Amino acid sequence: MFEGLRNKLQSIREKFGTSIRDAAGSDVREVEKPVEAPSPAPQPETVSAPVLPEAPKVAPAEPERVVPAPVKTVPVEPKKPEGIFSRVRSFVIERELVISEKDIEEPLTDLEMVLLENDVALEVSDAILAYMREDLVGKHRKIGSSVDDIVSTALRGALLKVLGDGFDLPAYIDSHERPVKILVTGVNGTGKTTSIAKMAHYLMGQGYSVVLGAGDTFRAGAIEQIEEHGRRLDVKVIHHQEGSDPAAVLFDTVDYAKAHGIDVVLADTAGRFHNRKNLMNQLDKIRRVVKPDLVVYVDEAVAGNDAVVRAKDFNDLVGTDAVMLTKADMDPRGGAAISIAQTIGKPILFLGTGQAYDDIVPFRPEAVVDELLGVEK
Ligand SMILES: Nc1nc2c(ncn2[C@@H]2O[C@H](COP(=O)(O)OP(=O)(O)O)[C@@H](O)[C@H]2O)c(=O)[nH]1
Ligand SMILES: [Mg+2]
Repeated sequence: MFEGLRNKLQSIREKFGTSIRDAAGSDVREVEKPVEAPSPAPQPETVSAPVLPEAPKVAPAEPERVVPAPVKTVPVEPKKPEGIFSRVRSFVIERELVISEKDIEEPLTDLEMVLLENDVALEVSDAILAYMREDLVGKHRKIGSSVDDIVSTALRGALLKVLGDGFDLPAYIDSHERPVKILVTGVNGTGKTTSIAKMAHYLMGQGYSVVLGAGDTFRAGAIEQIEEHGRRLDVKVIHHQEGSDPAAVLFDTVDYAKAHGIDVVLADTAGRFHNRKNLMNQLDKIRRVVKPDLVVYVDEAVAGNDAVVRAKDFNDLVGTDAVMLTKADMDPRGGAAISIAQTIGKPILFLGTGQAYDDIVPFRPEAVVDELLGVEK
């Protein structure tokens, strides 16, 4: 998932690192960090950088340029227990540093290009850049700070801010009257029905009972498709016949849930194009009749910016409470996943990550950022 963007972000981080090292001039020291330290081996970078007695206090008026430090030849690198554990190079600041806007102008521009090329919406890319600036520029960096950490902390923070909080569905269900009614909407073929089946599977795994409403009465074969999911998952599906009124089917579904003490109603709908007036009217009617607790807009991550634009239109026209982004497994760019929450101001609920029932991941911003930054779990 998002491997194209992840690789690009890796090289952008290196560019930021190079720029910050250039800004620090000779006040940066390369160290090798052991990746895995099996024994209590001495770690070179914790040989606490002796406070330079000769370091002049930098005048606060002009903090960002530091007088080149007298080269300090601390005999570092007392290593290496040959081949026992691998080491990564890292750069550590040896004198207090303040990064200026100019120092990171270039990598910021490169970051903007990468974000836009990977379908991140312009306003979201702008926000990420603003957060990066805010975090990086003008702050005093302590002696011993790692350049990598400075960069990845800034990028992580910026991404987390635009990704929002996610949405904890079990907590939502627990705090609402049952049945909780979830209406699933969106464009045809994006994965609504599959996502309903996955959500049912996920929710049953969490101990909730579920009923499905076959509200797509429009597309040929739609009722059979959801019934088949119901059979496989051993979940009740309420349906009428093709061409019938979806509001009536979903009304019956809610009725069934009430009569049987079911926790969650998952209501399917037909995915006709969002700007068609009759779809809007139909959704309005469904809303009036069913009074859904949550309207979940489904779209596919692979649609990139189109998905963001559609989600926004949909939210403006009929309202949305949360988003499920499908086909994240086929999306190397990640632009929609990064942009949607900030653009429409609604959280992402789940990512769909394949065609199997298990391929559903509650959207946890931290985990998505780990994925984007290539953090091993
Ligand atoms: N790779 C992948 N395929 C998916 C995912 N979600 C749905 N699909 C596929 O997308 C196609 C359309 O799904 P469907 O649920 O019928 O879409 P609907 O028309 O919106 O109800 C099917 O072939 C699904 O298997 C996903 O997360 N990843
Ligand atoms: Mg469908």
